[in-house]
Amino acid sequence: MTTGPTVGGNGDDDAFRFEPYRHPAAGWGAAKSVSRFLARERTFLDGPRAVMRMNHEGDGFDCPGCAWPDDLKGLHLDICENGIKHVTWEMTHKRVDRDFFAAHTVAELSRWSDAALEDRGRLTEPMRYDPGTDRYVPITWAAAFDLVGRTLRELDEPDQAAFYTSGRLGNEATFLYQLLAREFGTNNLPDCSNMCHEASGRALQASLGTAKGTVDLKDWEVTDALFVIGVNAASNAPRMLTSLVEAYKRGAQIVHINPLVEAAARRAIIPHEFTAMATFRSTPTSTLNLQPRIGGDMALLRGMAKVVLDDARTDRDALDAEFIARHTTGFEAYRALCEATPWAEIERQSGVARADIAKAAQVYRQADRSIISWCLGVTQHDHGVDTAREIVNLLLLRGNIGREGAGPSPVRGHSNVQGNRTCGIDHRPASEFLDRLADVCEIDPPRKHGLDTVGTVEAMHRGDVQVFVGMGGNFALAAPDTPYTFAALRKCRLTVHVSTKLNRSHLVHGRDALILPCLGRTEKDRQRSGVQATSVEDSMSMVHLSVGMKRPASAHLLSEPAVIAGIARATLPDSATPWEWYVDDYDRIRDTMSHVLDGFEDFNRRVRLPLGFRIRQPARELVFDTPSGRAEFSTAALPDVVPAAGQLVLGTMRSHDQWNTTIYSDNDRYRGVRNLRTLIFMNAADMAERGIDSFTAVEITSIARDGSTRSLPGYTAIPYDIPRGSAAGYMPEMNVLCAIGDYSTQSNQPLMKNVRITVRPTP
Ligand SMILES: Nc1nc2c(c(=O)[nH]1)N[C@H]1C(S)=C(S)[C@@H](COP(=O)(O)OP(=O)(O)OC[C@H]3O[C@@H](n4cnc5c(=O)[nH]c(N)nc54)[C@H](O)[C@@H]3O)O[C@H]1N2
Ligand SMILES: Nc1nc2c(c(=O)[nH]1)N[C@H]1C(S)=C(S)[C@@H](COP(=O)(O)OP(=O)(O)OC[C@H]3O[C@@H](n4cnc5c(=O)[nH]c(N)nc54)[C@H](O)[C@@H]3O)O[C@H]1N2
Ligand SMILES: [Mo]
Repeated sequence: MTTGPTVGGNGDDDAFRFEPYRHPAAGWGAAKSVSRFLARERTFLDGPRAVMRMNHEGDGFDCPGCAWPDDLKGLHLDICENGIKHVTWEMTHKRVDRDFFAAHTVAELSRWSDAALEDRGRLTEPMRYDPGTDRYVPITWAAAFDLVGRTLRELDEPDQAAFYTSGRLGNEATFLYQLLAREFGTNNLPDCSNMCHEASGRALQASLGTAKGTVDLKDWEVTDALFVIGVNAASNAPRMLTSLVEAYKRGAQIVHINPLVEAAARRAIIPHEFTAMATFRSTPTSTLNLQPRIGGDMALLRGMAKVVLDDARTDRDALDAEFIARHTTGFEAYRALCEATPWAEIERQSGVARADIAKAAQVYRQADRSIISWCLGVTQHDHGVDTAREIVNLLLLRGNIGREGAGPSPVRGHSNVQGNRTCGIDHRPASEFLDRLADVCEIDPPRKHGLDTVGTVEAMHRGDVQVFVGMGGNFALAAPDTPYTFAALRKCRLTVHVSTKLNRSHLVHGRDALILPCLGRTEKDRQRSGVQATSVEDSMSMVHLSVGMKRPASAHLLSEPAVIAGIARATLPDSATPWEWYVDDYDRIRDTMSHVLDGFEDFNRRVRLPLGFRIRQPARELVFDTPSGRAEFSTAALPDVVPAAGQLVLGTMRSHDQWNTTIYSDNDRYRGVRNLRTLIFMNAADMAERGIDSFTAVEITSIARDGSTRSLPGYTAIPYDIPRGSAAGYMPEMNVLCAIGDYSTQSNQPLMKNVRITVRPTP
């Protein structure tokens, strides 16, 4: 590995290079990257054809990428580089078949890189681990279901099983999956949301009585000021660039709050704007960038509120007094708290000067309507719930909720992660939901709360959970504390993964293990009554149908609902639930869902409307389902986020060329990196202080709350525009540094953006 930057043109395409990216986001760079990717996956013809059907009103399939909503106008193809990569990744012509498994032992595959594993293509038939030969060998679906059913029935109690969901799963499969878990007798339903937006859900529920954002794309189109906090939009929600460009063009203010100045905070060219592409005409996507220290957002937001409250002494328009009086509670206590918080503390904790905070505050103050959006930069902290509530506090001050162009707008991750929660994946289900489920489905669901992601890892480690079922995802790598999580999975009696591609979780398995291959979202799902559609919910509560049109990657694949029904029948032989009947026609699942789920009345008809439907949301209509019946201000103390002397705070994040644990390449185009992932972005002064030269090898050591340490050797230090005391690098590799016990006491979310570390030159 080269450790110095080789600046362009030496002909060696694999060498590490670092050159600041100076081009607009999206545009030609994205187009070039897409064509290289299509060539690699050999989907030059199918890829573009599929993309034409993606996010298409009526008969297309939903982009399996992020949860950003489709363009409501439905007029132009709203596509993005990463969505295309994502679809192409699923449609690859490469296959992992029985010959492949016969040729490689698990021990050998375990030495492959994660990228190499997934790059082998789509899984083709069910496989069972054979300890005698250390290989996966073919098994029939019937025998596989029987093995799962038998093992589950042999458990002493249902809580010895856990059913994980990755946010790709469609709503109908989701509903069947939670029904299976609850009919079996457990609420152990950990999901990827436990690692991403758990904090947002809890905060919004407490403040507004809804666990979701309240705005939609139409609001984005008319708002006066957009605040984008802790999101790398150009990579992780690229279609947001369209909204940012349009907002800028109509004169809206756009404030980015992020320790890094990401590509979306500079300029962009929108892919469907062909003239702009042809003439290289880009549009700015930011009017103000603030760079807080990692974890400093809450102090910054409180500073903004303090300015607004200060202004209110002399200017009646600074606050929406009528809104506050009529719709909120706790305002006086919040005002007192802001007044009592000294500027010195706000500046120190946020790492941003008072004058700069005041600039953002004035943008907010001057705007008639504001939207605040956020993602993992806010949530993956100890105080993630408090920070998301502080966002709501700020919005409430000027009545920025329940009217057009205003409100909170969390940017969700996986394409259906929000739908999963709506449709029952929740380890802490509400009793009203369970009551209705019991009524409609005639089951007796357990009332005891179940385990979330961290809880599941710990319980497996203790031996309390013995069967792990993963419905999609790559739990072994996504969860914190990699060696600990590996050990936990290896203690299981049985691990089951329903997957589309080979990944690390298949190799880190229980005593018995199954890989069950399923259809992807792009593929035609044919059941007894014909071709089926599934529904998904985007970040803005829009539910619409998705219909795959590709021939399945293998004739042996089953749909996710069919896999769940197969497991259910084998596990609950006497179940009165008509599992097979549901799978024959997904309309029947939707009918049942319409009786159980709030806002899903008349589901089958409404989901077939051209753009689907928006789930009714009381907070949008100023009806707050909170204990007080009002929107509730919160008054949390500012956390101390300043690292101890000698330490840094590390935020783990995604590169441009990856999808969570799926690594497309070792490049991170917008951050100027080629061919390296084992890197750490640091402030140059922090490097100098530690005697670290640019692009040289370092060892990173994390210090957990319990004092234990974990290390990653052989990393490369990259000088970067990041505040002092903060550092950044890539997940999932850096999960090695995240201690299992270091999760938020507010949300149970692992502190993936808040790892205390020391860095030193490799001796
Ligand atoms: N192409 C692609 N798209 C994706 C994904 C993917 O892996 N690839 N993943 C999907 C999923 S599941 C999710 S949840 C989302 C994740 O989307 P993001 O939240 O954008 O994910 P991260 O890459 O973790 O980046 C977080 C951002 O937070 C910033 N940050 C770090 N710490 C702080 C902080 O303390 N404060 C602030 N204000 N900012 C901070 C980082 O600089 C970075 O810009 O994206 C979804 N979309
Ligand atoms: N350190 C650190 N760790 C993190 C994060 C972080 O920011 N920092 N982010 C966290 C977040 S936000 C998330 S969401 C998790 C992600 O956690 P997961 O959702 O568990 O992981 P993914 O990488 O998205 O899962 C990829 C796998 O999903 C399978 N798959 C793909 N499509 C389908 C499908 O249609 N059906 C089925 N059944 N399987 C499919 C493939 O086999 C693929 O290998 O990671 C978390 N981990
Ligand atoms: Mo996520």
